[in-house]
Amino acid sequence: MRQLTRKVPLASVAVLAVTTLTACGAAEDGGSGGDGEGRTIAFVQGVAGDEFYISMRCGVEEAAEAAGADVDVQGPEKFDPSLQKPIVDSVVSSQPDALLVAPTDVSAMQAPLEAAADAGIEVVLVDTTVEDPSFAASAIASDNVGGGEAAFEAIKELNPDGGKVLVIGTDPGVSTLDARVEGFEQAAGGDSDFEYVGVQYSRNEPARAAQLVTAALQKDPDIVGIFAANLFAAEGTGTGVRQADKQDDVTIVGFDAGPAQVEQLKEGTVQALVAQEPEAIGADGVAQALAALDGDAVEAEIQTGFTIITQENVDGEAADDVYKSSC
Ligand code: T6T
Repeated sequence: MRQLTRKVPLASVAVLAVTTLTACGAAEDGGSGGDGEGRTIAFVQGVAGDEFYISMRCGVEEAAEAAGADVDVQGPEKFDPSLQKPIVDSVVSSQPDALLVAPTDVSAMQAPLEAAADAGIEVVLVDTTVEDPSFAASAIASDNVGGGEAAFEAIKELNPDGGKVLVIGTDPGVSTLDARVEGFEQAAGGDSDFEYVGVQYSRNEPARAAQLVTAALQKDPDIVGIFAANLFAAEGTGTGVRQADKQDDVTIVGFDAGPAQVEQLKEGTVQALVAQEPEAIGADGVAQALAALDGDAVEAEIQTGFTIITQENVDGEAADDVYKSSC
């Protein structure tokens, strides 16, 4: 059985993350950067029904309402550029003043978003980005590389003797996931006690993530830790580890903190969650869009922080970091 005491040192990772990384965040008050009266803002999510983007929507709507701007929110049924592109195209033809968007692929969404900027729409990238974001007024995202590094540190604290570690991602070409994997890989690769067995792609489907995990545990039964790099990967990883009856042997650290991930944390399937600040990202996005529309100074890049949630702080100081299912 995993010992409770093995979890305690994670508090130090949490404190580190909160104190050093949230300092990078901006617009913590959720305020807007300009007078939005009569402005129209479109927000295109990476995928509908994902509590990360639902929480971002809450931040967007609250900031827009405070500024007097109108918001239209849409998202594809899957995190898939072939489904997101038609939504962006139709938003562009409706000519909003600004477009907040989380592109689902670094290359496939490049041209559609450039077309939006060419049509005179102020584009603000929220969460994810594209290969060349120079057309955008601003790009706002978590410290994803740092989050990947922190995930490795959390696994290491619970497995001080080292061992094999695996990453479950979604798809290559998603900027945020690629950055998290990079951060984890760098940290794991620099520690001779650990053997990084690679990243596997779940296509953002929990069932596929579960299958990948059970297969990986059959091949490498001595895996000690899995970094599940987003909300759906974490959900599936928890299921896969339970199906393999390995929940007492494998540490899971998941990115994101939706209600289902928090349940897995509380029941002990998952040991730590890296919670982003989606509402702040959304509020910052509105502030930057309105500033651009007013001709005020904008910040080309804003990096928001994250908090490590464990069983120790989930009902205390980290309770407000759990994502929302509705606004
Ligand atoms: O992790 C978030 C987001 O940051 C990422 O770009 C895609 O996945 C999520 O929406 C979680 O499902």
